[in-house]
Amino acid sequence: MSNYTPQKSDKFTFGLWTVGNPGRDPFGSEVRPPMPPTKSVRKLSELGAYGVNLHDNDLVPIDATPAQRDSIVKEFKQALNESGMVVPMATTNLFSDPIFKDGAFTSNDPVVRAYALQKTMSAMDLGAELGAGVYVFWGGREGTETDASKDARDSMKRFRECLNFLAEYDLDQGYNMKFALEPKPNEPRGDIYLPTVGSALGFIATLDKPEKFGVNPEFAHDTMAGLNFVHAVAQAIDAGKLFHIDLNGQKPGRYDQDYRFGAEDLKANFFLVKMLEDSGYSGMRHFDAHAYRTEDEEGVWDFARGCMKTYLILKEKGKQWNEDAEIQGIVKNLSADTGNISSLFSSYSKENASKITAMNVDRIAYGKKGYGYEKLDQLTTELVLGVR
Ligand code: GCO
Ligand code: MN
Ligand code: MN
Repeated sequence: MSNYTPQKSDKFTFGLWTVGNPGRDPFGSEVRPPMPPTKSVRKLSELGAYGVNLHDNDLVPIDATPAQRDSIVKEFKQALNESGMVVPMATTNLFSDPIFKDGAFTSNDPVVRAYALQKTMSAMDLGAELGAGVYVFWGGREGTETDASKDARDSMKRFRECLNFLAEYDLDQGYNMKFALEPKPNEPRGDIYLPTVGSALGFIATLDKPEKFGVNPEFAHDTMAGLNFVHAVAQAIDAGKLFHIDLNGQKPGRYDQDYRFGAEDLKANFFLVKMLEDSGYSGMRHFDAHAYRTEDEEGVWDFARGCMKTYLILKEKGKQWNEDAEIQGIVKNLSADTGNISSLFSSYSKENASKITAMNVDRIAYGKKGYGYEKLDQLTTELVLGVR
């Protein structure tokens, strides 16, 4: 059995904002001191992470002069080099500053939209300078509390215009980054546009360069809305659009908790990790989460270790499930096709349509059949719980 020690090849990444989260919430102030980015980089590397991700302002304060920016970036690059860490993904903070309180790319005000573009282009420059291959767009403030404020159709048009513009900027600069849209149903806005993976995928199809865009789904975001995250990820993989993923823990129907990966719904996380691994997903395993507010710095590192270790345990469990003779026997049987029936509808022909029409299906017998999913799920539960 493995000792579950993370390796660089596991591609585990953390946002600077995750281990650096000071524990502020709407009801209370910071409980942990600021974590210098260079310290996060060094410690995460020591724990086995592959890289760190950042928003522009996680590293460079919004009001830094060009000279200050350059010296901060230089020191950060040195920490990356010394610790063998990379920055695979970068993004822009288009949500904290009050200018974005009514949206960035979907603001009614063209000046705000222009500023959002200006800020994003400079954050893309920073991301490219640090070697990021993926650029995430999380539209935290792109939404409304009241639909009297703007017509959602205009918002789609504005969002599209800005993303098309940025795709051209990327190509013009020769960055060739992949753009990943991150859907979320609400928080901080009352309702956020593009609330689900499916809506993001539908929107991508309307862009000028859809091939440049994919998604960055997050466990917490679908779970908050009571949706099945594994199904959302499956749809993204099926569409060839899983460019990145945000892993964390969340109870349904709550505010965005961003718990340690695996802290909630172990079985859903088991199927998630199994799907990522079985699909050959080669992107980052990014943790967008933070330590409980009860924790000090030691707790933050316990949190980071826990995210990676649980992923590795679930990865091993997935392998075990795929190799378990009893489980596989049941699974194989479920879709058995001894009469090669599926060939009748794998492509349309008049002949196939007539054959299907002529089929004599014993509807009553099929309705009486038991599928054995109680047994299969119990075997899975036992396997996940480690008694199998
Ligand atoms: C959230 C989001 C963010 C984004 C991050 C990178 O709910 O706050 O998940 O953490 O992932 O801004 O785009
Ligand atoms: Mn989130
Ligand atoms: Mn996220």
